Amino acid sequence: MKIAIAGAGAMGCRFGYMLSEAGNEVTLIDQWEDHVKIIKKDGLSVNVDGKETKVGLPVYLPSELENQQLDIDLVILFTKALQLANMLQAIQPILNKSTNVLCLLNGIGHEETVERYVPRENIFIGNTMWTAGIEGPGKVKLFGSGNVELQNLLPEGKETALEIVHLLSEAGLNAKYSDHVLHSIYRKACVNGTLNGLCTILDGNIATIGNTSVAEHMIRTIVDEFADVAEKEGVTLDREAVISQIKATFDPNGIGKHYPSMYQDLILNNRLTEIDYINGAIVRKGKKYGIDTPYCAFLTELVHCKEEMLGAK
Ligand code: NAD
Ligand code: AOT
Repeated sequence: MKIAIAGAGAMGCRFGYMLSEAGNEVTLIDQWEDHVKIIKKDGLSVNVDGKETKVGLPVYLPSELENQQLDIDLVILFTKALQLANMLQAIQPILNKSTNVLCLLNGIGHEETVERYVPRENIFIGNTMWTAGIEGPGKVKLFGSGNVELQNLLPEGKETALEIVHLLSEAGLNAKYSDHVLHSIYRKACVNGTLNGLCTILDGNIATIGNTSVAEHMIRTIVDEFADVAEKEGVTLDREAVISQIKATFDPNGIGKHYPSMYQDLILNNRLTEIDYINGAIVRKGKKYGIDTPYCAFLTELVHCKEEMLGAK
């Protein structure tokens, strides 16, 4: 299948690399000029569980898409939430009536943005527990394992969704069809709503924060706020199961070594974060439904405070 990765940062490179290794024709699209230049010249350097490898992949800046005949079957969106609308605008030249678009960004409500640029019948939405990190231009570091859950936006898209699930699983990405993707999205949002903000503010990786004596209380309180809001949207979360899933990431020899993408954004790269699409979204929805969300509100403010202190852009 011809796949375009729209946003070839940490996660885009992980998915692009794995899908290409499985025999798909993968094209990367990214606006980071140094990154694109190095991949064009030397290929993408991938460190998988400590082993260095290199893969040659076609890569384009958005400005180069206008004259390409790429015939893309599937676009996988992997920008940060704040960048999603611009990316959807930038990839218009490679979309046609039958191009499917899969959105796996962290956070809640991205389908509303994607719908403004892509016909609803071509939209697939989900989330992923895979992780990745960029080490520098042209260089990505991968460890641990993960999964993907996804669903079609319209009922008639189910068959295509199952084909995408098969394609991702063939590439080792461990994908599953979700009958209730909003439930999957809320479950993953609880992982990010607890770990991303706390690791960013407290300056530690998942294991360091997760294994403190106060982590469990903070995590339970935040998960309760997410679950109370989710309930109003027809999603019943099994709170204990969600907390167990979060605790399973604390292993210092596994995913616990990961610094969440929010940490990578703000602390390592001085970039604005996705907090408004995660805890901030719960605060906004809480106000709408009359539910108090003090921990999400405080964490959102702390992250915005840190963004301002660091002059993040
Ligand atoms: P990233 O910042 O590493 O990558 C995003 C890439 O998109 C960047 O390289 C950027 O240059 C590019 N981009 C942005 N706007 C663009 C535009 N208009 N045109 C062209 N290129 C553009 O981000 P990431 O860490 O890969 O995260 C992507 C999404 O996946 C986020 O929603 C994140 O929360 C989620 N996620 C990340 C991880 C992780 O471990 N990094 C894990 C699970 C989910
Ligand atoms: C993560 N991390 O989603 C994924 O970094 O944004 C991120 C992210 C799966 C399990 C634990 C953390």
